[in-house]
Amino acid sequence: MTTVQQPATRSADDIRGDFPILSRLVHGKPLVYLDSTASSQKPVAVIEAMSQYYETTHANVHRGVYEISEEATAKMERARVKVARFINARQSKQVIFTRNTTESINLVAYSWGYANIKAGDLIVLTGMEHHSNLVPWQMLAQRAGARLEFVPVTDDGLLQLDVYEQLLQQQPRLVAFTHMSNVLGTVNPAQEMIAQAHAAGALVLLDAAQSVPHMPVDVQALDVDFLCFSAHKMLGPTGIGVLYGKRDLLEAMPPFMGGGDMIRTVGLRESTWNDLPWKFEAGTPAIAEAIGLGAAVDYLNAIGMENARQHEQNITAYAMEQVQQVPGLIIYGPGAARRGGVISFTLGDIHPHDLASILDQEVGVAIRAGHHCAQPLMERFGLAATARASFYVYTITDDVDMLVKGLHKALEIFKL
Ligand code: C6P
Repeated sequence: MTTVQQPATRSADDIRGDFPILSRLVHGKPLVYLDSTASSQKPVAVIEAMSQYYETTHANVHRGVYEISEEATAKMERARVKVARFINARQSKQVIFTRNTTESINLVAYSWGYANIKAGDLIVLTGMEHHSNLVPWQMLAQRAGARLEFVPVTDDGLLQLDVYEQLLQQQPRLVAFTHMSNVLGTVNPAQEMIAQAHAAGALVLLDAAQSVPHMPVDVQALDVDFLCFSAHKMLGPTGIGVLYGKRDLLEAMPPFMGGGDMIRTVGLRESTWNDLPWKFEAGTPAIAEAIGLGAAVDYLNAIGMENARQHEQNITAYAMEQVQQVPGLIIYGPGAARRGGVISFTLGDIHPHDLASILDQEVGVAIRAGHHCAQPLMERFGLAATARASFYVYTITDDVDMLVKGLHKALEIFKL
């Protein structure tokens, strides 16, 4: 088992040593990875936990009565317990493994939504949602004849909370919003918004794809009804995500998908369902990925989520200060204190895709360019696309400096 050094003593410089990919070259230059919001890189501890599982333990889970199947089952269920503790869930059965945030949201929209949302019901969303927290509700609303309303976004990239309060007076059944915007970096005041929604009689689904990887998230303190996130954005593998739900809600919800593992008894014409969490986990699960997620949680715990948040705030403040000095550069969203480690920007009239290509080829910097799966938000700011740099526990100021160097290079190339 790989052990992880204790947190406070570990600098980002030191942490980088655990990420093999960060020592590779791109176009003959050291890789500078500034796209962790899209997907984070993986430490050796996660890679080894998964390969060790395949080398020594792989078998299907919840079925075999032989040793390695029992070991595989125990490892996977241990990972579930780790995830539950990480978000402070009361019980591990409240942690359902899905494929990703997108599937977690769809699970709630189909299972809870189709059972509970009726014609004329209101669902409140915001103008800064990722398509994953928008399209499933559009599909539900169209089918059920329900209404969607949106909390607008201010010019500073914050939610217009006075409008939120007005919308709550219309007694929505559900409020679904992002904890942290993947475009603007805005960290929304989730605890207050959830309390207000509950007071108005609504349930709340929190899209935590960008918060769980980057800050302490406590589902009991938040009192949130449903919480969704993806392993691949928090140092874990692709192919596994999490839906947390309050137990009474999950117990009352019908299954999302039918098949093996999610049943208790099956007859030719009807079946009965397994207990939580397996009622929602039809078919062979992503076993190695669950174990990898467990290792990622161990790794993040060793760093400490408060430390991770602090480091990202420091790097973001530094980056905002530095990139702002590049002539013609516009940053979208709030100041460093109200955001996570994400900076979306434009540079003069250089197309963000051109900018991303130049950064890649000239200085080895990987950033994302495009609409970031948030087209309505782009429209709100009158943009087709932005360039976006994002940070994590392994980001250092040298990375930011290389970004700034690349931005100057782009100005040179475009003669701006
Ligand atoms: N955002 C980005 O580059 P999945 O793809 O299911 O793991 O995560 C979807 C998702 C949901 N909500 C938010 C706030 C997100 O940021 C994402 C993923 C990536 O911004 C990929 S589009």
